Amino acid sequence: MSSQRGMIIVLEGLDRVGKTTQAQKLVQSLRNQGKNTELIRFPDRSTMTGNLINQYLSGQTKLNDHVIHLLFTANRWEKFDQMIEMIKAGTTLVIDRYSYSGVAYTSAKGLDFDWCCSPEKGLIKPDCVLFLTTDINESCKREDFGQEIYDRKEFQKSVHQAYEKLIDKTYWNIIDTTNKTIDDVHDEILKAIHVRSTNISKNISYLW
Ligand code: DGP
Repeated sequence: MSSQRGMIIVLEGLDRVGKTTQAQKLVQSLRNQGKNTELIRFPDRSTMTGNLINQYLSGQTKLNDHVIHLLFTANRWEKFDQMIEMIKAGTTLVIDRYSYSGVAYTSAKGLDFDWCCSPEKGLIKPDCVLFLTTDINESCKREDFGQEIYDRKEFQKSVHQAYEKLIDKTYWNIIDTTNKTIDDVHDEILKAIHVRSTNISKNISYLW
């Protein structure tokens, strides 16, 4: 067991904003700094709930909005025990989407905000959320946009508004990626994490 717990870093943002690229680069940089680091992506499409989520997102299966919300949440709960073990062992977790996606995407459909938050209660609270933003007109033009059911410009605008309700500056950093290179954004992320890492509590906290 490591004497210091691992840091929990979440990347959030609209579709095609560059989260996955940045999450992968971040993992590499932290590993290069000698930190034991693992990348986790939600939804994890490899599990049973993930398989259903994948069918829903690709339009093969229709599901009630409450049901799909709970499936996304269950997909996160499935990883809970493993995440606790990794953090306690000193492994830093870089997480590509988390509960904030859950609340933002479902409440953007018009479901009650507090109802959306409630099944997330008790999940691990990250030390830092990096909220990547960009000009929606640009992200909607990017490769692969339009392939899944949430890839609609008007819906993405509603999701952005819902994210704004979740911003908590005590642990969120807003990273505007507009007109910035991948490396510029990466540097900004590293700086933000460096600042946050000086202020990590010994104990794990939980949502909400
Ligand atoms: P990604 O694999 O990161 O491209 O995510 C797939 C899509 O699923 C994307 O449009 C965002 C959406 N999404 C991710 N997490 C959740 C969630 O917990 N709830 C809902 N409703 N949508 C989510």
